[in-house]
Amino acid sequence: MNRPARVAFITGATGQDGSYLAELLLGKGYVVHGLVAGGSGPTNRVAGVHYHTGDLADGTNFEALLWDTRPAELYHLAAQSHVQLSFEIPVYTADVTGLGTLRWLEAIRNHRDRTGDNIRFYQASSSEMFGKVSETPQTELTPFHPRSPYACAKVFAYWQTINHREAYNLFACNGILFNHESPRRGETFVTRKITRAAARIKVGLQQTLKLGNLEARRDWGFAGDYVEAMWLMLQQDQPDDFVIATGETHSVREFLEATFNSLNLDWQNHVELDQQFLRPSEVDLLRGDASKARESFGWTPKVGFRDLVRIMVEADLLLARRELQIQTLVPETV
Ligand code: F7E
Repeated sequence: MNRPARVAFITGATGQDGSYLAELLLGKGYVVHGLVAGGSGPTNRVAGVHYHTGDLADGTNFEALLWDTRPAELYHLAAQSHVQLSFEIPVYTADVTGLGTLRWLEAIRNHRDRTGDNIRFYQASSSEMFGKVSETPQTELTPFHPRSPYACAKVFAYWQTINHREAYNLFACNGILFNHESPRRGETFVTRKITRAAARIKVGLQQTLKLGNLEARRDWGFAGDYVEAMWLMLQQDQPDDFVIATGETHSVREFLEATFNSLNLDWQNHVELDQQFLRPSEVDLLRGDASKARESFGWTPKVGFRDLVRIMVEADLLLARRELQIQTLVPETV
């Protein structure tokens, strides 16, 4: 007799990570449910996922969703995740990114009291929590010094996750993920902003790219590798917290150079510095040490910096060529 399929629930299911994770879990035979915000468009929808509507700032239907879908694992990836935007809407960010996590943890706790189901919970914690770093590389033991409303909200959610583990014995884990990118990355994050613009410049669709701080350094990995670590965390015997990173750091300037060089372009002819992209307080340097994840469940990243740039440039070049074709077929006067 066939065993019933495991059920997973993903919040932020149409985001970059949500879509890669959904594909991974469907491939493993899971039934996958996804939460999307009411206004979300069809971007990154994955065939086979059952989508539901919900709002992290509300949460009143979370228990009903758990009751209806009965997941064994819940991956909480949804957030207001843009760091610079969080300076403009700090209260909304605290509500959605911070309290939103607590709303899910409480829904899971109440659901367990009602049904006995022990849903395993993954919290999308962030390297932004390290902020003004006190040591490099950063590990699970490095103190936090958040530098944005977004990072403050993530620190709150991180501790709330641990508190639910300690106080109520929930199987709740923090994945402290360093920056992770892909062709599905939102276009306002710096890597995608750069690869998208460079590809459009290459085909003649734009001339300039406006950026902020080029000296910031990040530990950039590939999102497809990182969702595997999320799943592995929830398969362990004990809940715990893990850094997920490549261990390498590169500046925005290096990402820029690698991207433009790969297209035989000189970035200095196209990039303008624009004050509007500078942040009131910046995170200068991130580099993670993922030894604990490697030793605990054998996770290592497969895609390195150069391959990441190549994958993103290739995808954005296809997109730019398609855009050009459409512009040629549909003259502006129509
Ligand atoms: O900025 C600099 C900017 O917005 C990276 C989120 O997924 O990863 C992400 O946060 C760096 C910063 O990512 C522009 O000042 C320069 O130093 O791509 P980003 P982020 O802030 O590191 C972490 C792990 C998360 O958890 C977050 O949710 O690039 N930078 N010029 C710029 N950044 C942007 N966005 N746009 C620029 O024009």
